[in-house]
Amino acid sequence: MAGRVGRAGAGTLDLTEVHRFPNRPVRLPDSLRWDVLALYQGVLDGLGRVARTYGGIASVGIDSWAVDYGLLDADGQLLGNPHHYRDSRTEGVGERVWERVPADELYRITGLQHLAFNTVFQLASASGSAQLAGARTLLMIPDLLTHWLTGSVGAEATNASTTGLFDARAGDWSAALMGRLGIDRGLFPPIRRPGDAAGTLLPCVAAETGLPESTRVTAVASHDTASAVAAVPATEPGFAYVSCGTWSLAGLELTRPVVTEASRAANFTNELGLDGSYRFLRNIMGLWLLSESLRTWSDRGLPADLAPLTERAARSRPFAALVDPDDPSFLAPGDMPSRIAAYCARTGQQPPDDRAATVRCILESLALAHRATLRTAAELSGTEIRVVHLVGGGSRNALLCQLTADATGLPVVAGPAEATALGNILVQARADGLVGDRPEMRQLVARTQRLRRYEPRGDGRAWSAAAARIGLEPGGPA
Ligand code: LRH
Repeated sequence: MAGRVGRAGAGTLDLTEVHRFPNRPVRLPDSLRWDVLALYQGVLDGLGRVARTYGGIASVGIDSWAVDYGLLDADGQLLGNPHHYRDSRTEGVGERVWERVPADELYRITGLQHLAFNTVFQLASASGSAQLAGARTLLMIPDLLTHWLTGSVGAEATNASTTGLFDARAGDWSAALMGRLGIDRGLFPPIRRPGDAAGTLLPCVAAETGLPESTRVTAVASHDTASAVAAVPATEPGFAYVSCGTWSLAGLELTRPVVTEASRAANFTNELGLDGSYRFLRNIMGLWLLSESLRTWSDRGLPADLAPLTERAARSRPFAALVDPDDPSFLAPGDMPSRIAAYCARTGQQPPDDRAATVRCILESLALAHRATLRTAAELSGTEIRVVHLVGGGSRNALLCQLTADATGLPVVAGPAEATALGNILVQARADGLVGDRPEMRQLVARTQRLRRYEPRGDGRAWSAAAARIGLEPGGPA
């Protein structure tokens, strides 16, 4: 995790990292949890550094990953550490929810792709627990951190839209859905929109950090993906994006949700974006496959430096082994190379024979998933895609960017890697009148950030055949 200071407005947009801190999940005997107090301490330490370096700051905004939450009791105390969405507690819980609200109806209301870890399923798995019984307020992770900074309570809309309890068209919590699922509506605070004021620093926070109490806290697009999409440096219509980090979120920005049987069957989501836009996308397992592989190798004392491995991967045999990155076996933390090998064995492929071949397998498989997802997004929404913007940490991986261009047959504009932080800062700057509307925000990113363009190479037939091999495209070779 990182704390950054940004400056935005009048042709300027820059970021300086002031603090970086680890976000280490903790495995308890019964579950996988987030150490949210350590995260909050990281926020306080970051703000302390801001005070010492800059004296003050106009506004603070917090974003994080989606779907996870903390519960507060009647005294406002946190009830235990938030569960990690990769915890296995939601396995098989879908059926219980769908008995009360059938899956197709749930989709019609929320527009949300089925992911076993969506908040609605996490709450269903917690049903009957003493913790949930004692809860009076549910706060998504950025809302919880914002609450500790300000004392205020609210639910930022882009993140609320990932819960499976939010009415995508109405732009508010679905009380009807909660009623049918036996979930207490009273747990959910009023919705805040990106740009809304969330308060000022509590006196204790000001004392702890050295920032003035008058420092404002602004609700940003608090779902990290929403902030990243807000900072996609597209200057023309007809763009798709891949927000690529732990996850690859690939899709389109739309003015209306696409909630059809076909979009449900393709498992597409309609999460809320900035200014009432919709992020029509699919979650792809992303660079998690790579980071867990590197972690496994390094734990075993094997060289796990990404740069030399990627260099060798670029020279490895193409399409030697492929996986569907969204195979559920890849979700949990643990030995990823073995799971990739097991997937290959299960599907009649020769498993990658070394680390570079494993990296090649992961990057090609992700490029294939980007291709399949963007094609389906275009088809389902009747959109023509002319360019793909690849933002987030993955934009630093030149091989992945080139493979994505080759697989999609489209130019890929890579960067900025810090799209989420830029989107966060831009929303705060806009709330202060320092930048204009969404297109102007994007222009500013395009003008000020270093971007790299990758043209597609080769012909698409090999990719088409490869996609068919792992079931990402119908039929065999074109
Ligand atoms: C990416 C992300 C994604 C969610 C997942 C839980 O960081 O927020 O958009 O689906 O984490």
